[in-house]
Amino acid sequence: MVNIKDNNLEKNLINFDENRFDINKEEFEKLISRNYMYRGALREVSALIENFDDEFSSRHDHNPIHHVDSRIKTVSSILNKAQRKQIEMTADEIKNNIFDIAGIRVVCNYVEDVYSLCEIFESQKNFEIIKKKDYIENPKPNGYRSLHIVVNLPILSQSKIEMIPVEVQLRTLAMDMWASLEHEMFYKSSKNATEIDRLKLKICADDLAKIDSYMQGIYKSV
Ligand code: 0O2
Repeated sequence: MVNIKDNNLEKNLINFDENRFDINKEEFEKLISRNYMYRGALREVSALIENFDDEFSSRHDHNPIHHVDSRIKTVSSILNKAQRKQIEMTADEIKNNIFDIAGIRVVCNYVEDVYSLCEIFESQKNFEIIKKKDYIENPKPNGYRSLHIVVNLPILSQSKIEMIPVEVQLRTLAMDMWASLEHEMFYKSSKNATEIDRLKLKICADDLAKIDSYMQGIYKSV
């Protein structure tokens, strides 16, 4: 169920042009050497999600999770984000300020499943939630909806335990459909949306939110 994209920091070094970024070799290597910790953190969070799905479906009559995707951000994308946010180009500052180097997207069937899963995360004692953004309760102006949390997990490195953040995006199938298409069309593209395009996308997002709510209602009534 959990698709971990075969994407890791070392592999991303192929074709990577170090000179494009203002980071020294030592810090760059330190950043790359954390790769296995990010992968370890992704595995731990994925296991928790699978257990929750199993446990929930044994208590209720449906699986709350439709599918899960996870990925490690590419080196270029990490360094671009660090530059954009004016983060000091050291491995530690990058780890302490960029929380989505390891990211998991959990696509749920219903909005209530999103919040149940979030509660499970909040009740865990073995890691802490260091950030929460509820774009379902407060959608972005373009219509983007999702619940984002960042969990900070202790991961064992050679000699010590390091806290590694993982961003978990929780959303419904409908929210995922909108975000995937919008991401491809505009979010990370150089194309500019016209005012009309923006309005149409916002209408689609709001209509999908209504559909989510109707579907949840139908599910409950049966
Ligand atoms: P990618 O390519 O998906 O990895 P901040 O709180 O500002 O420090 P951040 O992480 O910039 O941190 O902001 P936020 O709002 O938590 O958004 C993080 C991720 O949410 C983005 O990652 C996207 O995956 C997704 N996202 C946020 N806004 C939108 C949107 O308007 N449209 C779509 N399609 N996705 C969105 P990245 O790294 O920006 O991109």
